[in-house]
Amino acid sequence: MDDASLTNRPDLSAYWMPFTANRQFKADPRLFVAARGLYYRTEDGREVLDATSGLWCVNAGHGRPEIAEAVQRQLMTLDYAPGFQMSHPGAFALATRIAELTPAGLDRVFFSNSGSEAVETAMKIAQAYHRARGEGQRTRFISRERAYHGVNYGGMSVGGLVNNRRTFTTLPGVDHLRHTHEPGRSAFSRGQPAQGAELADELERILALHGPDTIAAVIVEPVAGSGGVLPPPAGYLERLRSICDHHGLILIFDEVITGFGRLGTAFAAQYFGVTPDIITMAKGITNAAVPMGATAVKREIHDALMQGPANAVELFHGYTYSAHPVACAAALATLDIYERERLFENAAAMAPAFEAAVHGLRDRGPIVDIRNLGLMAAIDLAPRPGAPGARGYDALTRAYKAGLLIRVTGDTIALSPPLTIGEAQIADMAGMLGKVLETLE
Ligand code: PXG
Repeated sequence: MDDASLTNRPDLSAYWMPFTANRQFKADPRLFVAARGLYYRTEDGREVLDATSGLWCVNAGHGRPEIAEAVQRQLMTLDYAPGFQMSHPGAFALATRIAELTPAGLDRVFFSNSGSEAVETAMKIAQAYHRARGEGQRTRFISRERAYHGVNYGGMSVGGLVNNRRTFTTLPGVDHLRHTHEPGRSAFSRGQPAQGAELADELERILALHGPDTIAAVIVEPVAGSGGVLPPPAGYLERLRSICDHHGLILIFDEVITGFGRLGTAFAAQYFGVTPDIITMAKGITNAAVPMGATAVKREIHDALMQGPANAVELFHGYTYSAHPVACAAALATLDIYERERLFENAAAMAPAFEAAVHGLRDRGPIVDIRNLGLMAAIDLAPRPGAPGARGYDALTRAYKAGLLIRVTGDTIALSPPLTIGEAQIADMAGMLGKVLETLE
């Protein structure tokens, strides 16, 4: 770095960074100052290939002028409208567009500002639905180990990552299915593991313990993302669906990562051909240009709550910024890009090359597993003895220096490039990553 950029760097002490080793970061900071297409630019002027779509969210690539123009236009036309008892046309237009992308039947949409809020909203709607139908005793939730459903108290409680839970009080009334990662029999699976559908049967066991009529909903990520990219075993989601149907449970798919094309279809629900009752989404909904979350529900669930006098508020829930006009404008412009550039189709078309590239890294370093589906993949490094996470951190910093942004949690590398990626850039990504893996002692 030259002296000029160092002088321009702001003081780093006031900002408390999220999910970051603050002291380690501030001792050796990594700051991006610009981004365009598939590349970030660092403060010392280097290009870094974004193999993670930011945090799984910049699905159409960076710096899209159509989104910037829509945001600017919206800000200068209607910067804000109250979302309670008032609204604006963009909110309705966007809900209609989302309902066209979700599986048939899930065509009522509640807006929030993040994936975490979309999950809280889904949990509340599930409880409210049962109560409205005279089954208010259905309050419990069943989720899964290694799940990530955001960081608010509801989502944290159904979440299954120990570090996110151990410091805090979790909600009562939550049980976890076991996770589906089975390197013993499914290591280096390409796509969905062939074995493991029977892991879904554990749901029956938990239902028998509590009584199925005490359960409000089952919530899962169709492909666990933050927990390490765990594609569901073939037949697993189908089995969850049929058990939920049998016992009258709501099935929630948390599609905050898998939504908006990550698997080559609008939602994972369509990829797997399994339709949940509620879908949560965020991230790619605005290409990450403006924060936004949404919860799409089956019409019957919505209609069950449209009861009582017409002047009664049907759901006591919402945020100051639900359906914020600027977020709606960004989302509408984003959905236009996805459609015009056929980006979900491109993701599907690139998935085989991506799969071949990541599995091609198998012998390039201390690797114990590689998994992939659509444009998401994970590479598990063997932990360095006595120093879990150290190899992962080395991979992150060395990749960054080599010009590649990867996501690392512990010793797992996650890859989720923008849906705009082409074969040449997939080869670049794998080329850079392979060289980094070879340096990991
Ligand atoms: N559900 C799922 C499935 C997610 O992946 C959330 C909810 C929460 O969304 P918000 O917008 O509140 O952060 C997420 C978020 C990572 C990583 O690299 C993943 C997320 C966020 C940050 C980092 O694994 N997922």
